[in-house]
Amino acid sequence: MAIHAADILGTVFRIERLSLRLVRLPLVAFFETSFGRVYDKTFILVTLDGDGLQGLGECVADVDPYYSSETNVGAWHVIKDFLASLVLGKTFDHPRDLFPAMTRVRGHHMAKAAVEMAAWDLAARRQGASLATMLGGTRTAIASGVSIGIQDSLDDLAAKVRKELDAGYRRIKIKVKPGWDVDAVEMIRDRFGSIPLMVDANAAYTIGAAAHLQALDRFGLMMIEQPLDYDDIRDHAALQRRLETPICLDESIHSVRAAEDAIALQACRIINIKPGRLGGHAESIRVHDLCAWHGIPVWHGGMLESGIGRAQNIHLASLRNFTLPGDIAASRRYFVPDLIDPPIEVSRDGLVAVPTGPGIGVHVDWDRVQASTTETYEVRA
Ligand code: OSB
Ligand code: MG
Repeated sequence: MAIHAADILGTVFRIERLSLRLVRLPLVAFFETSFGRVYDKTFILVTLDGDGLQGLGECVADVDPYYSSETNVGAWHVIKDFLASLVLGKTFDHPRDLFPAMTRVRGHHMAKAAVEMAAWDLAARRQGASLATMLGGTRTAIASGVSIGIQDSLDDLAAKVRKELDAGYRRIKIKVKPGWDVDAVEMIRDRFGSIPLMVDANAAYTIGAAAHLQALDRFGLMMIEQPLDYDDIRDHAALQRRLETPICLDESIHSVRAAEDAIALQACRIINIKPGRLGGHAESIRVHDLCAWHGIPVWHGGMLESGIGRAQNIHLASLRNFTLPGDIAASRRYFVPDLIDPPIEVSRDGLVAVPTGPGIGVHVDWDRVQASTTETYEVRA
């Protein structure tokens, strides 16, 4: 029998079983963006089993197709009826081979990412290595920032900013939309001075608002995230030419190619990486490396993940070009209790430790998972 390099490195793994759970968790506090207010989080938890080990992936699709076109119901269908058969019973040399194995299915990056990231966890466990090690991460801790949703009043917003600064977070991001933007930023600058501050519009403006957005330039923001439409790279380039504030793209960067286009057109100076949006860790690493090559800093975004998806994100954010604080905050900002025990904690100086155990390196409380699960599916090779 031929021996492959991957055998010697111990990265070969076989996927024998795939299971899906639809999990619903109440949020500690409502979260409001330019597309609405949410009180809970419903997501698909993917498990892959092989060689007596198990890997976990959290799908970042939502109940509604507002942040992206994907939804939980759609992702469930796509994983169950199309992706499962492309990975089940197969032996892979490396988890980077998962995304290419699923190319027959177009798009559906969040569905693919949940499967792919579970495979990375499984492969890392198979190697007895932490996921960060397997991904090529170099940091032992990552810098943490917070995303503060739209509030009912500027006083409520000020109270949230105070709380998060006191907790040690290294930068504050606030959600903005027309009618909740310049005044909110001005209030924060007045009350909190020159703290590291940025805004995220989740595509709430059009290029016609360019003159209005220029009013933000005087506040020295770190960046403005996704001001224009979710797939609009050209108008972002036009807007960037008119703004001093760096534009950071989130929704628009749905693939490696979109990142290449955005960089070529100078549509942004910073990129937010979310593995769910890009189709998993391997595609995220490609965007990370591309940005490093072009001198574009990246940071790790968040999608209100449970501790399981949050752990996945922490490992990816340990790569070298994640030089800006990300949206990876402590569990207690989102879910109490979280699905993992102990939860993710942030130190007084705004750092999150990268877990060192095998795979994602966190302990899942399966009783909590079970109690929060509303639907299940399982298929074997
Ligand atoms: O645009 O970054 C975003 C949450 C859900 C959907 C989109 C976004 C967000 C956040 C929250 O900003 C980030 C987090 O704390 O997980
Ligand atoms: Mg965003």
